[in-house]
Amino acid sequence: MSIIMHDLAGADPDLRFSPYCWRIRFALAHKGLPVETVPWRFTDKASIAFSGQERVPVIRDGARVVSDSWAIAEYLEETCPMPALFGGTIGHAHALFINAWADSVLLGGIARFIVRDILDVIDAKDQAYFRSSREARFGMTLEQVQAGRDNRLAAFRDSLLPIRLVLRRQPWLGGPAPSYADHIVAGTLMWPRCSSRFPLLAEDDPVAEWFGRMLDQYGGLGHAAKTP
Ligand SMILES: N[C@@H](CCC(=O)N[C@@H](CS)C(=O)NCC(=O)O)C(=O)O
Repeated sequence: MSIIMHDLAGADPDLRFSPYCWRIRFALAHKGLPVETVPWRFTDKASIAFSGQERVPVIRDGARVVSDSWAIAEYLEETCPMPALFGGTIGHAHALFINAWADSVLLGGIARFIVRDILDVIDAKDQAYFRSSREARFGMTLEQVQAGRDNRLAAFRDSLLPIRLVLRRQPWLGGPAPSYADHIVAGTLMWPRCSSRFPLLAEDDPVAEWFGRMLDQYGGLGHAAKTP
């Protein structure tokens, strides 16, 4: 029986752009586990009330319900150890750092380039909630958050240097093969790819080259994802 995953969707139910849900889509594909995704909108809080919280991803695996992408990755590793996502205790600890970096620095950095664009792809019923919750978070309008993005692009691209330094020495963040570290960063980059047309990565950036290889993985899962 397939795992069921509640997955953030846009007005177009096929447009899936959640960075956290993408981490899990990649992780499930890595394990070879089939998944059935259920499109979810920001204001569909009632439909995931069974999980005891209000955010996606949420997975249902038979009787088991797990929310939060990190907790889901741990659950998948525990219930289906091979092929590994973490590669043992130390790999697990290092992936936790990548997760924290992606959630704070990377996501926070990307948000300033695409948060207004997201408004154009989400369902009409989500728009007022998305605008008011994000404007409260940033303390300014979505338009102000995104303003001047072309002038800030070089600094954002520079901030990806740590990934570039690792990729100079090995093909994947996980070393010789992708691991959950790759899923975290690639999942996070699926967010701008699937919600905005803004060219966040330079085409000749080794990070873009690695991301392209990640899109090819798992039968081209990332490449197949709808973009705006
Ligand atoms: N720490 C959670 C964060 C999940 C999260 O914030 N998901 C977003 C979608 S990308 C969400 O459900 N947002 C609902 C809202 O903003 O009300 C995880 O890693 O899964």
